[in-house]
Amino acid sequence: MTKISLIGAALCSCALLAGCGAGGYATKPAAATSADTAVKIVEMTDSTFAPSAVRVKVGETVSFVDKDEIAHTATAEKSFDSGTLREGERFVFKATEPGTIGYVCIFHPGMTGTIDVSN
Ligand SMILES: [Cu+2]
Repeated sequence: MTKISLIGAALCSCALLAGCGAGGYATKPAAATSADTAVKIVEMTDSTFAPSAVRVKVGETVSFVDKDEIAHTATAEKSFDSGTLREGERFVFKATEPGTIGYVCIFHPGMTGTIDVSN
């Protein structure tokens, strides 16, 4: 179990550092500017979202990464749904309009978070 965790973490780190991941928030390679590449990372760990509250501006993204050995989702009723994320998988949400978005893991109703989007 430990070994698998380490491999998962290593893969994830690789993806985060090198932008080589399959999840692909680095879909805009070199041309992207600081204006739209600010990425907030929310880790799903110990069945919580960490951090559970993030602030972004319109056009910025939030990257959800499952660091747990169990599956989670990040599901906001009207805005986005990651679907099932397993260990090491990620989902990227791009904020397109201002407002506060509450989201939950559909498997763990007590696992909640918010994204505050401003202009
Ligand atoms: Cu969960």
